[in-house]
Amino acid sequence: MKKRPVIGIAGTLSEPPVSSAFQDIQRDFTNEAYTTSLVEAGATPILLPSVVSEVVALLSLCDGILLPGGFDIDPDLYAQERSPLCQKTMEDSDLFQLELLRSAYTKGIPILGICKGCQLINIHFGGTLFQDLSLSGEKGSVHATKQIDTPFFHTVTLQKESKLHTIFGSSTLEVNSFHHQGIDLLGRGLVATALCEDGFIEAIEQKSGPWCVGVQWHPEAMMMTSKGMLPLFSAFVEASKPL
Ligand SMILES: [Mn+2]
Repeated sequence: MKKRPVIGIAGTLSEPPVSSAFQDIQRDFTNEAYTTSLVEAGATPILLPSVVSEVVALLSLCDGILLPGGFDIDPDLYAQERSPLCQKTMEDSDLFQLELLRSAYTKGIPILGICKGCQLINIHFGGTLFQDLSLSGEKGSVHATKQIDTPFFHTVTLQKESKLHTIFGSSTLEVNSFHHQGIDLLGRGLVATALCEDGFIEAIEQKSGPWCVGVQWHPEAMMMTSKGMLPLFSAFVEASKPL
């Protein structure tokens, strides 16, 4: 039997819950939406702890890399002064995930970035973010809701001849939206392959190198109630199959 591709999910560092006896020890976590989405798509997921010195060894275990959603990215990493609208950041997580991305891209390992992961791909290639969408000077800057029980959805238009267009076989897609930041200037070699009608970039693809796609929405959360996003995970897992 052929081995299932192993997908490394970058861990996210976070403070422990208040119930923990070890309040000064951070945790490295992922969530079940990422792991079950990958399993359904035919992969074996593993959680990669945020140990920057072990990136090369961790990558040697992986056929593909998933960069998940998370806290805001430290604006230092895209050479901007921190805006008061920038929220909580965890620089150690950012540095680990950027090193993982750099190393994976260099080795030709497929990469799927989700929400923050999409923004990290943009920053890695020299792009920038709006630290809050309201700073874009455009209307329609609301891409999140505080009511967790009523997720916010909007339509995106997929660019023809993009990977996403091929994957979904459609030029529009209904996606959820949980982000207060977004891509401003695109990084080198990246193409905006999904746009919201207000003009914000909702997905990017790298033209050269390994399969490298970032989506601003949360396909793994959508997978908890429908299979509509399975083609995206399946395409990523297929691209990650060892030759
Ligand atoms: Mn959105």
